[in-house]
Parts: sequence; structure tokens; C-alpha cells
Amino acid sequence: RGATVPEPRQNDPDTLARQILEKLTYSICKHPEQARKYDWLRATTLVVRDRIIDHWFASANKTRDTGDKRVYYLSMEFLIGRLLRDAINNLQLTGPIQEALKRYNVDVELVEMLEPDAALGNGGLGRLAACFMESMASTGVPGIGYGIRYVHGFFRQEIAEGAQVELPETWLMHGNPWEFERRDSTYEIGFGGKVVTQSEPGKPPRQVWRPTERVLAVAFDTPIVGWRGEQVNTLRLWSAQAIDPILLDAFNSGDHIGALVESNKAEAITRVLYPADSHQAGQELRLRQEYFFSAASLQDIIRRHVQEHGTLDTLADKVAIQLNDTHPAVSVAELMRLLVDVHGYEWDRAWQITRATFGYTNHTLLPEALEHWPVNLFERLLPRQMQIIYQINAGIIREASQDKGFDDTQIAAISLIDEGHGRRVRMGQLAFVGSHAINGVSALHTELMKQTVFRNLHELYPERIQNKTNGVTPRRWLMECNPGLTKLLTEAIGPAFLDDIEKLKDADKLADDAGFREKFAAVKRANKMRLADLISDRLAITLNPDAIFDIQVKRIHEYKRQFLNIIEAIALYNQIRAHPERDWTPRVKIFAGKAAPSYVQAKEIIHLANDVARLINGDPAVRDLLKVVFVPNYNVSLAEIIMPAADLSEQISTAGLEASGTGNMKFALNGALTIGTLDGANVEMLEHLGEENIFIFGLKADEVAQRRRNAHSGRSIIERTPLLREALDAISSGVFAPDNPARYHNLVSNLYNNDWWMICADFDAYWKTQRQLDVLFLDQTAWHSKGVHNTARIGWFSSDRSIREYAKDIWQAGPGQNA
Ligand code: 26Q
Repeated sequence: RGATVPEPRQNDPDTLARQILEKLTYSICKHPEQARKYDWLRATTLVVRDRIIDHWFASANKTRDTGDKRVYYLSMEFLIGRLLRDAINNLQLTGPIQEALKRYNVDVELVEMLEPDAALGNGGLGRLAACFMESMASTGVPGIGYGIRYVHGFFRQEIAEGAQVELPETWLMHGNPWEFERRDSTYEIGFGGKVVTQSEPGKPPRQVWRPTERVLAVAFDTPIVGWRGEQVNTLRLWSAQAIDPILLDAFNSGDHIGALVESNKAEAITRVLYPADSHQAGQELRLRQEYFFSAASLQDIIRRHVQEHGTLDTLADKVAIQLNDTHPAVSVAELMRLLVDVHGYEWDRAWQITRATFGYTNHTLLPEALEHWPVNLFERLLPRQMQIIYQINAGIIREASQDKGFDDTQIAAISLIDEGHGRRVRMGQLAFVGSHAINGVSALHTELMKQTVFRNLHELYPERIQNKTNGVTPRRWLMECNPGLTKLLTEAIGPAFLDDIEKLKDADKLADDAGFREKFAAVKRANKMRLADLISDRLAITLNPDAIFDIQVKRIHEYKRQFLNIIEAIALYNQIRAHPERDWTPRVKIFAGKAAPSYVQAKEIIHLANDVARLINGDPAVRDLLKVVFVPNYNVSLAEIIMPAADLSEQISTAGLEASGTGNMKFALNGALTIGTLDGANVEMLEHLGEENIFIFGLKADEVAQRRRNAHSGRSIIERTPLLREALDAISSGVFAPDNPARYHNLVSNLYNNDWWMICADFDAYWKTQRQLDVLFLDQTAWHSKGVHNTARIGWFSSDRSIREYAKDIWQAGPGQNA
């Protein structure tokens, strides 16, 4: 094959500059004099892309030739962000590209910033999938991501008079140079219709699904380059297309609109990402999306496997499929259908192959977020898959009652059908029983899975649940977003940490080195200035770069308790006004995050943050001592500017509710200290960082559960906590919302009557810990020393480590795993 591959490309600035000019001229048709920044982005991307393609072919060929096991990561969401800087960094082209563009007087950073974010995800789950794709490529795991090519990604957020406004996102507007349409990987996906039994003489009868509706799934491939460019994996996203773009009969008979109805309906499947991450809406379109991409991916996997191995007997030896939450869980039923109905496997053998192939990762315990579909909707859309689910269920129930002696209550708990709420298919149970390994995303979360949602299934299959604590990729979340710190670390401990991030440990001793600490502080200050400039440009708010940058950025949710943070800001504001003579540590409270459009309380919290910001920032009495900022439209690219600029990271969810969190890891990697609850991965961060380097407060998960059982309410706490009472009184009084003084009545009365999220219960501990941090910040030596310890000790929370654990314990794939 060697002869057919072009010469490897040179990476010196001269060559790069020449090729960029060539792309600008012949691919974009622009003269350098007329070229806009956007044209330079495109030209640069194409030059970088050429270099990726060589490695992409090589990676694909290698896996095919060696017959190594492949990992398929099925996810409704991939929250990628921008790709150019990631690709340049991983190909080691940062210097040369910068140099090449400088010859045309073009600043590479300004060019990179024009790339739209690929925002094909809501938050943590989607961003984890993106980190995992990068880490699979970086650790040499042949991994293919399967997802949906949404035309409109996660909505753009604007703030109008303090309230969130959702606007459509249009990332594909200028085309997408990273994707390759693959018309030769197109599959038909069916919906609806009926199941018929086919009998041929001498053969057992077969079930055949006859769908009434068919759409095409067309593949679009994006290369994912690993660190040092060696391995390039594929992210394959499916786009829906009508089989007949127009119904000519209808069109010719004058029904011009009717002729397009079908194609619109087909293409609607991949039109938009659902922007809710905590509520299952139960909408038909969502189920269509889930089945559409699951069915397309399985056909693709099976075609490739049969092409290479000639039989599906070996599927589980050569293929691992990971289900990113329950969103692709219908895959379990679909693979059974393909094996039994299409490929003629006997049921038990098919079930064995299926279970050996799938793994399932759970990301939430919130009951309102667990997917369960009405049986009648399921039956109408996917009649054969529904039958298969009943049959799987019968087998599991038989096993539970015969082998394990489960009683009726236990059976009801493990059943794939929830009989209590108008008959629903429980996708969590389906994913569980169809997988050989089920994992949670932090040690605490995995324990709670065993005790709560999957208690009975865990009893039935005690070996199946394991923990895989999340991680983040250090390339994007240190090297690319914080070049200043990366350079400083490289000078201080050498470059070994670039290939093995746990070597950051070598910097641990530098916490006591005054010279290093000063440089560390200078990098932090420069990053804070950069964020302050952004905030000044976008919001016309001037920040004091010597204040504590206290930052909470994440989806807006009651359980994440942005409300607690805002209440603390108000209490602090009241105290500064009451005691102006005290030695207050200046603080900037920064918030960012999006609320699901239908989540009323979350939107009220955004509104409150903005209302409070307006009042406090406009009060000359506090001046530089306290500022509150809500930065609109939080996304991956904004996170890349925010993470390096934080002094203090807020990870304050009600204990037991945040499955893991990953922002917590990004902040710590960039040297911020954490104030947080014993929740999700914070628990393990405490173990790695040491208790003197992280600030833990509040109720623990079992205490929260206990209080909830005992009908805890906030009233008595509020009555005996003046700081809290005064802050809540201020909110209720309407001072923050003069245009609508009643705006926050509900938010506050919920605290008095219920305090479900333990905001009152945790307020005092939170306040005290914040004041402790105030004092610590005045001792910059102590503060930065802890900051250095955070960066040095957080390396374990790399997604490389997570991926190696999945590869070894769940997939049996990747380096060292292929016998
Ligand atoms: C389900 C049904 C219908 C519509 C939408 C959904 C849906 C979509 C997205 C449900 C949940 C999500 C996203 C969940 C999520 O992001 N969970 C986060 O996952 C992170 C990675 O494991 C964890 O770090 C976070 O703790 C967890 O909240």
C-alpha cells in the first residue's frame, strides 16, 4: 500500500505558509490581499487537515490489518467545541503554524477564534464523550464515536433584561471543513408498521418487521487526532435524509407542499439537539432520534464486522459498544433483532453475544431524568423491538424468580416495564440487563447506584456494576487553554508530563519554592486579566484583577445550587455595607450556564443572578470589594478562557446528586482551589489533593437522604440564621426586581416550606468556609502554594486514565489488550 500514499508533508513554516497560500488561492479562490480572517481560518484548517488524513488512513489500515478489537462509543451528544487548536496542538504544529501565518500578518489566535463551536451536547455527558474521543486517540485505542449530526446544536443564550433568551445555533452556516460526507455509508432506518411471522417449510418461523416509514441515515466523518498525531480515530455522525426528496406524483398533481411533507419529516430527526438534561420529555421525536442513530450505528458495525470476519459469531471478540447513558439503550433490542430476525441466530446465542458486546455508563440518579417511554408509543414506533423487550423481560424475570427466589416487589423493581405509571419501558433496566458491565462515573455515584436505582438488579447480578471515575483531557484543558502554565511547568519539571500527565506530581515540591510560586501567580494573574478584558468588552463591567475570582460555571440546576451561591453573595453584600470598616477580601463572583428552556426555576435563578449583579455592581458603597457577573452563552470555548482564570472553583451540589462533575477537575488542573461538598468526584479529589488543599463543607449524601425522609424544611434554620434571613428578605422584598417585586416569591417560599436541595441546611457551613477562604487569600504565599498542589496532584483525573480503565476492565481493547 506504501506506494499509493503521498509523500509525508513537511512541517516547517515555509512549507506551511506556501500550502496555506495554495489553499487560499485554489480551494477558497481568494487573493491574500482580499482574504478575510475567515478565509485564513479555512485555508489553515485545510492545510492542517491534510496532515491528519495521512495518519487517519494509517490508523484505519492498522486496525483492519491487525484485526484489533474496536470500541464504539454510542452517544447522543458530543460537545466538541473547536477543533483547529486541538488538531494543531496534537500534531505539534503550534509554533510553525503561528510562524507561517505571521508571514501574511495574520494572528493565529484571532483566526482560531472564528471557528464555531461544535456544540452537539448539553453539558457534562456530551463533553465527557468529547474528552473520551480525544483520549482514545491519544492512548491508542481504536475508537469510533457514533452520534447525531444535529443541524442546530445547543442553543445560543442571550440575556435580555436579566432573563435568558434562547436563540438557534447555526454552526454549519459556513460549511464544515472537518467533516467528510460518506454517501457509501448510507442505511435505511424503519419506523412504525407491523411484525409478520414468516414460515418456510423445514425452518423455524421468523419474525419480520415491515416498517411503514423509512428514512436514510447518511454518515459524516470527522477525524479525531490523538496527542502527537499518531492515532487518528473517527467521529461518525448520522444525518437523516428522505429516500424520495420530493413525492413527484403529488408535486405533479399540484400539491407542491404535500410533496415535501415526507422529506421534512425525515430530515426533522436530526434537525436539533434536545436542550434538556434533567427532564425526560417523552416526546416522539426524541425516541425517533435515539432509534435512528442506534440503528444506523449497528448496521454500520455489523457490515464492517461481517466484511472483515465473515461471521457474527465473533462480534463480541472484536467489538465493544459503550452506551453513553440510556439514550442509545434501544440498541440492545435492535442488536437482538438484527441477530435473530435478520441473521438467523437462535435467541439464547444472540443474547449471549449482545450482552458480551455492550457496556452501559450511567450518568444520573435523578428520578426525573431517568428515561422511560410509554409502551404504546414504543409499540407504534418500534413494534418488533417492543416484542423483543417483552421477551428479554420474560427471561430476566424467570431467572430472578427461579434462580434467585425474588418476590413480587423485587420483580416489579427489576422489570423492564414500569406498570405503575401507565406502563412504560424503563431504558435503564434495558441497558443494564443487555450489558456485561455497568458503570457509574465516580466512586460515590457508583455506590449510590448500587443502593438506589439499581439495587435489585445489583442483587441479581452482583458482579456487573463497577466504577470508572471521569476524567478530562489535559491537552485541551491544560496545554491548549493555558499555554502560560504549560510553558512554566515545562521549564520547571521538563516536558515528560506532556505525555504522562500524572508526572505533574514532579511539580508538587515547587509549592514551597518562592520563585516558582511567583511565576505561577503571574500566569494566573495574566489569565485573570484576559477574562477581565472579555467581561469588560462583552458586559462593560470592570473587574479588579486582584480580587478572588470565585467562579461557578455549569448547567443551571436546582441541585447544583447556584441559588446558594447567589444568597451568599447577597449576605456578603449586606455585611460589607453594614461593616465597611472591616478588612474585606475583594471578590468577584462569576456565573455562567444555560437553563433548559422549560425549566422555570432554573430560569428564575439566572434572572436572579443578573438582577443581583445589576444592583451590587451599581452600588458605590461596595465598589471594588464585591462584583457579581453573569457571563452569557457559556460554551466550551468560553470555558477555555474561564478555567485558567479562576482562583476559586464552586462545586457545591447537594451531596448525592452530582454524579461526578468534570468542571471540578478542569479548574483544579489550572490551579484553582475548590470549595465543594462531598459529592461526585469531589470525594476522590479530596483524597488525591489532601484535605489542606480543598475546602469541603456541608451535609454528606447519607445526611441529605436522612433529612429528606424526615420532612426537613428551611423555616427554623432561616429564623435562627440572621445572615440567611436578611438575604432572603431582600430577595422577597423585591429590591432586586423593582419592575416585578413578586418575581422571586416562589423561589424563596420553597426554601421556607421545603428546602429540598438543602440550601438552608448548608448555608451556615458554606458561609463560614467562604470566610475562611477570604482570610487565606490575604496570605498569597499560602494560597498559591495550595494552587500548585492542586495542579501537581490532579493528574489522576485525566481522561487518559479513565479510558485505560475502561479499555482494561470493560472493553478488553487497546494497547496490551489484544492477544
Ligand atoms: C434524556 C431524555 C430526553 C431528553 C434529554 C435527556 C438527557 C439529556 C442529557 C438527560 C441527561 C443528559 C445529560 C446528563 C449529564 O450531562 N450528566 C452529567 O454527566 C457528567 C459526565 O459523567 C457528570 O460529570 C455530571 O455529574 C452529570 O450531571
